[in-house]
Amino acid sequence: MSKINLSGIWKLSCDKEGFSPIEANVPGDNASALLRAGLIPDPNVGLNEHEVQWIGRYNWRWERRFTVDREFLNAERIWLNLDSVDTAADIFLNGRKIASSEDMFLRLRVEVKPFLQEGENTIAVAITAPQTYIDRISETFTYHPPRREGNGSFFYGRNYIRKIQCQGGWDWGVSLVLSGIYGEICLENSSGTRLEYVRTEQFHSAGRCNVTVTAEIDALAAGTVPVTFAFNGETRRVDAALTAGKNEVSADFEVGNPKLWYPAGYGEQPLYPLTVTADGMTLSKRIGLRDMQTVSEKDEYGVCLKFRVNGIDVFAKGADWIPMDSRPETYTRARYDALLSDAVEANMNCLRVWGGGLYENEDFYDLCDEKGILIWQDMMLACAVYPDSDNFLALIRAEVIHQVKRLRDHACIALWCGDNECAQFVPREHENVRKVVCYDRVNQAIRHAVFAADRTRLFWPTSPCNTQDDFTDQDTESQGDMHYWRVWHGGRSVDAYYEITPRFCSEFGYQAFPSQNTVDFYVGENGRNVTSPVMELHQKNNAGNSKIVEMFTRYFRLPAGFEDFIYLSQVQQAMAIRTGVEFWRTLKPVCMGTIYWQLNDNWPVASWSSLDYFGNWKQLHYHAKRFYAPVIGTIVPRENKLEFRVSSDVGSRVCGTMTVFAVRIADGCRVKRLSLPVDLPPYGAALLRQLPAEEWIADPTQEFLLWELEVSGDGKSYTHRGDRFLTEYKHCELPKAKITHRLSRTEDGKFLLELETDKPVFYLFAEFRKIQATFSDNSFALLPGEICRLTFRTGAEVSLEELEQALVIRDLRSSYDC
Ligand code: BMA
Repeated sequence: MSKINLSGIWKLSCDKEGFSPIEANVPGDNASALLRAGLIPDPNVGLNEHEVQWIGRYNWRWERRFTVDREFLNAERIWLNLDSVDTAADIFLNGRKIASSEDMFLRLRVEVKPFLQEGENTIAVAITAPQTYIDRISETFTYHPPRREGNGSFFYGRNYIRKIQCQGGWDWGVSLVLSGIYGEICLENSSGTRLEYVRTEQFHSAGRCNVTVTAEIDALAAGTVPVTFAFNGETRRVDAALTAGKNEVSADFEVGNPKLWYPAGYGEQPLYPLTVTADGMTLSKRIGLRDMQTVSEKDEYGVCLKFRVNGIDVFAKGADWIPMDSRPETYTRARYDALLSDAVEANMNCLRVWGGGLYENEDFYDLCDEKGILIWQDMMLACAVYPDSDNFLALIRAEVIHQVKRLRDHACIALWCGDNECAQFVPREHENVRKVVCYDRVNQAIRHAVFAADRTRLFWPTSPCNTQDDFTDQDTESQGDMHYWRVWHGGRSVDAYYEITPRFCSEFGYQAFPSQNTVDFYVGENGRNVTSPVMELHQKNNAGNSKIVEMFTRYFRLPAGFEDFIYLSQVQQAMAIRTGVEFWRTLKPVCMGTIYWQLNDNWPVASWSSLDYFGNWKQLHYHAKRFYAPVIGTIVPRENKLEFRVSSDVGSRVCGTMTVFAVRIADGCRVKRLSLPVDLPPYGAALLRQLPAEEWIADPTQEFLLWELEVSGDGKSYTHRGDRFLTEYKHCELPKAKITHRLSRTEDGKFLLELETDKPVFYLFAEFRKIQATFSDNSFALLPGEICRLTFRTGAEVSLEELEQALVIRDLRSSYDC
């Protein structure tokens, strides 16, 4: 077998009048090519989004030449492999149409031997404007579910095309309807067989794991072909008697004393290399051995939903993942790595790949395998009813089978989910039976496709839903997963999080602006005001900015200036999400997952993310690092009582103390102290004590609560510290503090920032103008007499002097009075 790689520089043309062809990268997208050629401005800056809307209106043609020699042509079979064409396209070899493609999530493999010639050849991929395709395919439907659109104007009916659904804009997303060719693009030949997929099945028993490896091989004709399987230091050769067409060839391995794979925080992530070779074609993977179950069953509280790995019920701590950029050409392993490392650094062990984006590439899942991040994998359908015509269903079926086959051996993948919130677009009352039927047909097609490719995992029909068979009333907290949006979208106050006991909260979020440096990147000199056109363009949720301001008026004194506004929005976001997570974590085993909306951004924007587009940590991400710590304490004020609660994800008994103080806001004096013994079983949670609130704090405008949790178990110690005000911050006279700092270098090449204060400060936050820095901790309360030492790393090389000049220290009081 040999390969001709067709990636590289292609010629890109467009039927827009006067457009002269440009060079484009393959893999790559047309927007990136246009940007490089200087034909569009950076859509991430200013009002430039308006300038890129034309791209989606035209047809694009990608072309290149390549040579093929006689030896390559002599092979029995030659096929063209295209991992992903975005989206509706006809593909030509030497001017003759060889295939068309309608689904960017479906790999295309076309036999092309008769179309090739010795010497020079041309390949062209002609991509139709999405709107043209949508209108065309729509004519083949007998039933037309309501067309859904993004924020942009040239993508009316996104649910009619198998393309990244958020490309036309989302309530956090830029509208950039682009096209492109992604993944691997090559010609391959062989003497007659093709190794299509490899799958593994694991059977765990005491001290042993039996692994069956199966190769899916496509053969041109019957015959015997040697297939080699190499795993765990052993090699098996099977002389497979193949029939023409699809074949499966298996080999069994037994791994004694397997080194098991665990989610982050629960153990190691050993990966066993596996290589399968057939007829010179090789597929390699790394396999994590683990007994993965997703449990959804009736119990005394309703119906649970939880991940059980190697017999341990894992509390899922994480966030929802969206595409990391609007331009797929920019998806590098390094960018995935940075975001996923930040997730793990914040003590996350789970991400939900949301259904409005894409099935990510191998690098993403590879890194999740390595880092121990459990993946809730949606199929790529979101917030719409999708067409149920035969041709459309066939596409979805093929897509799901391909993607599940491609990804199923990743240790990280915990569950397949049918879609994101599509059932919410079906009427609750059956006044529109056809729409219900339509949804059900699509959902059933996905279920059957998933099962055709993987029987080892639970299929969860949609997120959210109650059970595998119950789509009704998606806000049911006692069953399945829930998307709890009553605080942000519903405008409830933050303590509404205390009113529910979700079994698994797979979405709940609160918006904030991105980091000041990111805002400065897109806003320009004239836009430094929250209601400026550019700030409003970089806010995609209707009334999002009004919501942020309205919530300010409930909790805070209004910020003094533009930068205080940005800062305070992040305080508010962190406060909101921390309230929910800290409480829900202590409700386990009833609640077994908190996945907040959303981890990342696909352009610089105000959104629910905790990492902004450039990877800067918003205050929420620092809070996440603390509220997702292995052991946490919290104080929940409910019904005039204070509940002192703890939760542990440690696999051994942990014992110690949670010390609670009433602290005077004016000077930081600890005026009351309560010491609560903690003794938790492995993975335990408890309500330690409940006390009437007024017994503890007579005047909540004068004092706040501080807790310090210190426990140990299994030879390790764990600490967690937090604070809770029992009234809104705006009612309190926060003191004006003098904060002193010292910057230095640490021995291991990092930097150190030491901070002290003469009065209590809240949401103390350090950042650097124009310098990206990630701190060991940030956004917390600091009391007089304490020295806080923060280490940090910077994005680029900088000197101490530069850091000194660029340092900005903010806190709650100075946000309204500086
Ligand atoms: C959800 C998601 C997204 C959306 C988010 C914020 O429920 O599924 O569709 O971006 O809420 O509104």
